[in-house]
Amino acid sequence: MPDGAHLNKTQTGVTNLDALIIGAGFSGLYQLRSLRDKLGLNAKVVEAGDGVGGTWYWNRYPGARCDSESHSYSYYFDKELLETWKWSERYPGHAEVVKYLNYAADKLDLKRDIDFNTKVVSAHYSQAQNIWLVKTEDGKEIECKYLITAVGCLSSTNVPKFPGLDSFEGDWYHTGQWPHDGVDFAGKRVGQIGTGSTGIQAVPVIAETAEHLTVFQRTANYSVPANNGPLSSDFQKYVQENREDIKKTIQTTPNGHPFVISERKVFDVSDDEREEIFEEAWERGGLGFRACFQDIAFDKKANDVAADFIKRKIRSIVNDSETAEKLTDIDHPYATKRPPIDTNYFETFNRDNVKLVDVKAAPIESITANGIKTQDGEFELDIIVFATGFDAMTGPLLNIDIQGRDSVKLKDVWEEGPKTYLGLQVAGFPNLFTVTGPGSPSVLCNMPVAIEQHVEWIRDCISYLENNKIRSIEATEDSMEKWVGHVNDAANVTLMPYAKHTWYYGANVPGKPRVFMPYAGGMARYRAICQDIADQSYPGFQLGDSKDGKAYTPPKISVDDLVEAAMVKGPGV
Ligand code: N01
Repeated sequence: MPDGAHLNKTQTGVTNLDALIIGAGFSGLYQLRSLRDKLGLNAKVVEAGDGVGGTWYWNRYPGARCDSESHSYSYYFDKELLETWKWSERYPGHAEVVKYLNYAADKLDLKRDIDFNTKVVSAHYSQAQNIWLVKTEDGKEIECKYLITAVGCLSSTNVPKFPGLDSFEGDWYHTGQWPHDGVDFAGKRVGQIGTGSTGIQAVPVIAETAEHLTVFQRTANYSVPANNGPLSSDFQKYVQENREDIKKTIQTTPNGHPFVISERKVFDVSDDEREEIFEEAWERGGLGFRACFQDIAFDKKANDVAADFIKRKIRSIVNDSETAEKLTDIDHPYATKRPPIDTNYFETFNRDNVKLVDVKAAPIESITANGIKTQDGEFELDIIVFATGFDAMTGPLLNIDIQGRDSVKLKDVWEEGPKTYLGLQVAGFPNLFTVTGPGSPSVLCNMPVAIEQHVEWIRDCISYLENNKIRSIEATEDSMEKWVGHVNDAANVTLMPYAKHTWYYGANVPGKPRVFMPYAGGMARYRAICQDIADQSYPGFQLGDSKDGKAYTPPKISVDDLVEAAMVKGPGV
């Protein structure tokens, strides 16, 4: 197919669409399905990569694997898709997720409306025409009424600006932009910077083939065994027979996972019982460890007990006491950074070819021609792996020059941190929808669950606009300010503020405003709020064109009332 052949061009060379979706990951694919096939709109997707997958297209680093259990990491909107796909492992590896998304895209006949290798560089709103003019790196121009960003939360890679990187004579890679034909570590001295969820997955796999691996750790991290493995036929049968129950669970729990958070509190049980409960949760493995007591995320004393259990486990695994000390010198409560799960992470430090270096005690000074220089000396390396995370949530959006009403730039509106209403819209940017944007549960939730809810809300909202011949929808300043306040309040009732140095606060990128970005009020509560807003004809939004005097103002309702009405849906995070 020649470049650009998917897009319907006018004689001026500009493509006209009802809706343009940026990104062909989980969200973009379903958004295309819902707007093109359910609403009958002329909708297309543009995607920077040459295939579907989004995050999973780029993150092919050794050990890349989903932390959500496979039976919950699926589209639930299509019965046939659900019934015809079988996951092979408890946690799917990146290759299987990419295969799944290709399967879904083919089955739903989506690829004919996706332009691959097409990177959006700008999107400007024209008030006079009520359209978005989108330009791509290769010079295409697309006009659309609705613009939907499905760019992912963790797609803008963060390579720290260490002096001297250009001088490094070996090879270096960021895990989020991993070469598709892999990297051969055999016989190489490898250095890995970063011990977040990604780094913890990569270390054991790199160590298997590298001649030597040096892990540069700035912040020690908790991790719980994933206990991954092939799915038994009994489990596959259980999933096939209980789809509706599983769907109900993932759509009603605060974090979209297929387990229920216990109502039991840490100090409700005796020391022996608690130890047994933790032990069982450790053996079962996975993110469910966090769910074995209700108050781990909210009560520091309860959290300390869980943290102590994990630290004892780490010490029991790691043979060298000095290494164990560095690995357990953790400066934040458990799960206030995104809790990783692993396969043999701590065990890997017992290998002869693996060394842990504490770069909090002796920071990295520079990258040299031969390796990494810390305050303690130089480490000679052939390959450096940056598992250093992302300019999360805002980065993928601010990488595009987005300008709304009166040429106001998104980067100026977000100068002091992201502001949205529900994570879905920004005041001053009519008809722009941000799937899993900042201010929505997104990264605190099992992503496909958060994505399906956003995609369907956007679909229904656009349907409402089209059916009622309303030109545009836009969050009001007032509702946006109130929602930002509520997002802060929701984080502040959890223990998250104990870890202000996390990417949830934007703290991993120097100069980024420190604002808690995702919504910690819980997916179920959030879903109820969004549903109420749609049911009540979109309070908090301006519908119509506020500057042509024909504005339609929806009923007034305060964000506080909406939140209060949804509070019954249980605790957050
Ligand atoms: O990134 P991170 P990640 N000098 O930002 C270190 C999702 N995910 O890619 O903690 C030295 O968490 C940094 O140190 P510190 C998941 O949501 C999902 O690991 O800032 N070190 C940290 O150790 C996750 O949360 C899956 O002190 C530096 C590491 O690099 C998110 O992606 C799998 C440094 C970065 O950790 C991001 O995880 C994997 C510097 N200058 C990831 N800068 C699934 O399974 C950074 N670091 C779905």
